[in-house]
Amino acid sequence: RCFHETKIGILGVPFEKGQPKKGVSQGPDAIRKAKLVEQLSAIHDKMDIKDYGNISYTVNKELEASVPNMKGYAEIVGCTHEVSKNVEKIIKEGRMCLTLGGDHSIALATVDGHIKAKDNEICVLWVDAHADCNTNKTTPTGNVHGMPMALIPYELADYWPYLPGMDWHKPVMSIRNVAYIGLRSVDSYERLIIEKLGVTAFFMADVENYGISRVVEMALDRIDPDKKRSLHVSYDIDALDTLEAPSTGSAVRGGLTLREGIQIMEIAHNTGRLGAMDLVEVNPSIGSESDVKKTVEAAIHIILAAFGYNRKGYKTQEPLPLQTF
Ligand code: HAR
Ligand code: MN
Ligand code: MN
Ligand code: MN
Repeated sequence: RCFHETKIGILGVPFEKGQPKKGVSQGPDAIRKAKLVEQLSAIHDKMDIKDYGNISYTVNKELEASVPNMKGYAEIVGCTHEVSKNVEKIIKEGRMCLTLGGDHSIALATVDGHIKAKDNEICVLWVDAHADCNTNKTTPTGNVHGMPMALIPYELADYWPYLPGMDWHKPVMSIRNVAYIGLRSVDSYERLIIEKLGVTAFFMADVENYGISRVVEMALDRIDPDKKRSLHVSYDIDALDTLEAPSTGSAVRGGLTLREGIQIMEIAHNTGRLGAMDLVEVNPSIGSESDVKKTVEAAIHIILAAFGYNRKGYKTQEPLPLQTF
């Protein structure tokens, strides 16, 4: 067993305006209903889990359509500001923050809150089929869930127009402290950004070539060479293969197996530096009942691995009881 105390704060963000499909806002409650807290509590007896419930926020309607090619802008601003404040608070209360989405646009705020709580001493693993680094000028869709990684690092700040209502959001972290894992659907301007800035990116071909363990070790080595930063894992369920996670809005075949998906989080857990994790893009309105069940179960396996569930079973401190005859 794990004998250290594990303090977790769960934050639900039922937000879906960063993409066009209804239903992804039901992700947090679907994951909770599948007994997330109960299963986390069973990992060891020093699990201290606090569910902060689902976020609520207000919308300033005047912001609507104030930035071109950013659909749902006013909602995005209202929600993300609230998410950032909550994540910062949860981490400052000494808990690892588990944010349940919702679409991936919310990660611009979970990372922001983590940065504020840890004085910018963080690094980010972005586990996703997509690079999510379009700006409002390169986006083919106007969907903001395809943009959070372009809003987070300072290297891309000059490519944005002024964003009204987003003054709380300061792009202070470097893209050098970010790595992608699982990419296989990248727009051409996103590829340009990745190559121009030399972003650490492990595509599916790299997972194939090196194996997932080496990929994660290489990624962590690049984004946190001194092994001292708080680790943020932003996990888009569509990183998994469609067979493993069918109930998601932008499924792409040829993705990670659930085994690889779990292994990423076991390694992240074993760093001892996991500070925050997002699990996003589970959409219970997509697919059959069994598709939804499969997707939610996959999400839970990934989360359990992040917080210490180990497929090897648990270590015991007690010697084996002696057999006496
Ligand atoms: N790159 C496309 C866009 O910008 C689609 C990416 C969004 N899909 C996601 N994100 N699920 O990971 O619209
Ligand atoms: Mn994503
Ligand atoms: Mn994705
Ligand atoms: Mn442990």
